[in-house]
Amino acid sequence: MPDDFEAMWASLAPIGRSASSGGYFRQPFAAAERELASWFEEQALARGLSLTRDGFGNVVAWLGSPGPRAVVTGSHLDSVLDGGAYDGPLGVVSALAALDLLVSRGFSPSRPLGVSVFVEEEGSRFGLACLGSRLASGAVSWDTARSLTDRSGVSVEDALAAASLSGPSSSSLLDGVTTFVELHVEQGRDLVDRPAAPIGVASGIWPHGRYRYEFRGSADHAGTTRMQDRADPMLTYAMTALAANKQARLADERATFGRVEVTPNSTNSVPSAVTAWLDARASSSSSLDELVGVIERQATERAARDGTSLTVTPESVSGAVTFSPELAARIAAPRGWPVIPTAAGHDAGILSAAGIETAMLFVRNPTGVSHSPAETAAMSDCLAGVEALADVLADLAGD
Ligand code: HGY
Ligand code: MN
Ligand code: MN
Ligand code: MN
Repeated sequence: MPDDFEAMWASLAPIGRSASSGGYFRQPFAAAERELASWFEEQALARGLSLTRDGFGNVVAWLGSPGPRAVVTGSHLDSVLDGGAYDGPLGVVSALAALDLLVSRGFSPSRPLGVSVFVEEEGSRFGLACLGSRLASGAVSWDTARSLTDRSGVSVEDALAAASLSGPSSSSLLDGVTTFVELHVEQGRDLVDRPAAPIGVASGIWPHGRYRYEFRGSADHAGTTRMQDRADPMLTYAMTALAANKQARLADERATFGRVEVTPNSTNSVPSAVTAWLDARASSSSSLDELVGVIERQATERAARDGTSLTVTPESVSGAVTFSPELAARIAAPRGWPVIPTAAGHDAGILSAAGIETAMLFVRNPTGVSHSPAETAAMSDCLAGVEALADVLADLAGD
């Protein structure tokens, strides 16, 4: 008898959990990620599912075998530093539990039906969000991806080799896949602020980008250097962060500097350099361009005033994603589920952009908080999500 939802959830919880904060951080292709991959494969094999893997660490577990017009559901198992337990894993555990439900009801699909796990969705290690699904769908070339490096300088190519993964091959896990459904914990309060709405359907994903800001100045002594004699990159960075916050607030968009590296990072030295990563999101590509343009312009003006220099490098930019309105309506309308946008990126967005008919289901998150251990969902809502996903899969894979 395969593990039920709660047993799977309990057995997944300790893998990759940081002792300090109780949050999760699983580095793709590193030990914790490989433990996660084996956890998923054990669960799949316990159900008699057949596994297909690519050379990047992505896996699909099939009820039967792959083939044309395949329907796949799944999400990711990696997490951000000190993230929550639900972002990613909820979609994977729910997919396995939904398949169990369908099998227990004697459902036999008329289309191939699989559960997928894509690696490095958060981009926590190599900086490119949805790396696994981008590689699987061809949204990023192997040539571009292979040389991305993590914070200790390890490249994707070397990390794959160290994990005995073979890298690119002539086929893709997504060959034959024509429909993809991702269940995900809601990252926001749209559902919780509605009466009795444990499940929602995504209409689309906001455009978003990541930009590396490198501020350079002159290292100097913290005591003997007068303020007016400094070329302090920390000052330019701080004023840029302030300007970004103001600009995003003004336009009700999003600008976040969540990661900053200071060189030499000494208490008693004026820094020589500050590198900061801007994560910007807006409701349309033109407003994203506008937001990012204003921030960069103000940063450049500030650098001129401070006698520092600035280099801005876009690291990943994703356009707006509109999920198939027909599919969203087919899923939401008969069930009375709300159809809502999200400013969070997902593998579903990458697959949709690759031409696969895609839908997302959201499960209510009472805190609305995500990318934090405070992210949560009631077990009753998680189980409602499994029922909802099973219902949708029966509809899609039964026709
Ligand atoms: O960053 C995001 O929006 C997603 O959680 N990867
Ligand atoms: Mn996330
Ligand atoms: Mn996610
Ligand atoms: Mn000294």
